[in-house]
Amino acid sequence: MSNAAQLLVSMLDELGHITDEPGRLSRTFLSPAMQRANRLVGDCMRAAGLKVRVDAVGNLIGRLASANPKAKTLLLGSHLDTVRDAGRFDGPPGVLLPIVALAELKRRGVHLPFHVEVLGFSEEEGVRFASAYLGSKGYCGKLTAKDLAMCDADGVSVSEAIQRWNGLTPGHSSKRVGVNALHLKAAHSKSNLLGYIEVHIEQGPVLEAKKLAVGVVSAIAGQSRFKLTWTGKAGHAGTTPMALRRDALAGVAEFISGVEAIARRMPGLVATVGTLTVSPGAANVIPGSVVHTLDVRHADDRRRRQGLMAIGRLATRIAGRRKLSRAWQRTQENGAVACSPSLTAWLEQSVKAVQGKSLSLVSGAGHDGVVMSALTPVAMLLVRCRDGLSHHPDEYASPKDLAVALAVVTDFLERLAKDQRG
Ligand code: HGY
Ligand code: MN
Ligand code: MN
Repeated sequence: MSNAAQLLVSMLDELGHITDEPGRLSRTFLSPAMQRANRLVGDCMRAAGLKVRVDAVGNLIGRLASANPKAKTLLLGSHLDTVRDAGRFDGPPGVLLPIVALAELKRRGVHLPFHVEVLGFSEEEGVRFASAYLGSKGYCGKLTAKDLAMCDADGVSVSEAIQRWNGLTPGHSSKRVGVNALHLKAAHSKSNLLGYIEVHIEQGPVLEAKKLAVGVVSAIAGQSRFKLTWTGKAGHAGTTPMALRRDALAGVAEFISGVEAIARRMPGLVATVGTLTVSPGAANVIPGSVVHTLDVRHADDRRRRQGLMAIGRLATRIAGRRKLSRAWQRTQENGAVACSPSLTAWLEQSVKAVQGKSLSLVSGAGHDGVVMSALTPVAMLLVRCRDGLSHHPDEYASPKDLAVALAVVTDFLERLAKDQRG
């Protein structure tokens, strides 16, 4: 394996130990572990000759300027935050691999005729706050007032978290100090960008089944996320007859198995209840209320909406029969995003040059490319991961496959440079 690939693997290992929760890997938006991750990856960027900065929402940005000040900029990146009890390959390869590729080109004496920015987004998973993509949204100037007002489990809003990150006093009276003073505007205008390339593990089983190390993405599935609150009536577990109960948790249990049945019936639809909180939460009290999340995805937006309608009807039936009230809060809505055919064709040439053949697949996982597609054309390189497993500590991408992905990105940069030189 090349020195460059060995460097990439060792950097991923080191980053994989930076966590907010000893004993398992968790890094959430603007947390102390994210500070430490930015410091480590920032040092890797500087060692590769990139100029490093951190923006107002905690994104780590390494810039390699070309000799031509009027040149356009190519963006490569992914996220440095993780889910809870995560694997160490979901996000970081998309940040570290481009850094190593640029260092390799520098070692070979290759000067790129375009600027390059490597982006380590501060938040993609939507763990601390219900809505995902806060990092890339901040980078693209797309954070909304609704995003900024969202609160975490401790009641801290996105806006307050950002102000604290920037050493400002949340809730300061003068306008001058508010989040708008941080100028959360787009880092670039569309016209000066060449495109955005994201390298990411597949998080699915297709490349492994096809015995391929890497593939390209045709489209990123659309997703809807909700917070649902069901309210019944708490009561004594021993004295309340079953026929008189309004048990919120029993209703949600019926709802969750109904959601699963709907998703099993509709090809390509996936639906997940990932978090659930029961109140008041005692063994001898009938649950009065339940709050849970719902994540629904499909590559085809029309089918996803059909799935959501069926799930909505199911909720209405259950709530009516069990005399429960329920409230839906939509916390995220992203339509399916098609990757740029032309930029993907460029990437595909490098995949074929390195791997001999390519494969194009739909990504069921969401990625920062969804947000970046509003700013510039997007292409994605997926890397095989063992058993298609992700969002799990056993998530694994082999050094061999990472070396293939590194060779593809290095070849892509050289190919694009030749084309830009004319
Ligand atoms: O949830 C996703 O699809 C991504 O891993 N954030
Ligand atoms: Mn990811
Ligand atoms: Mn993820």
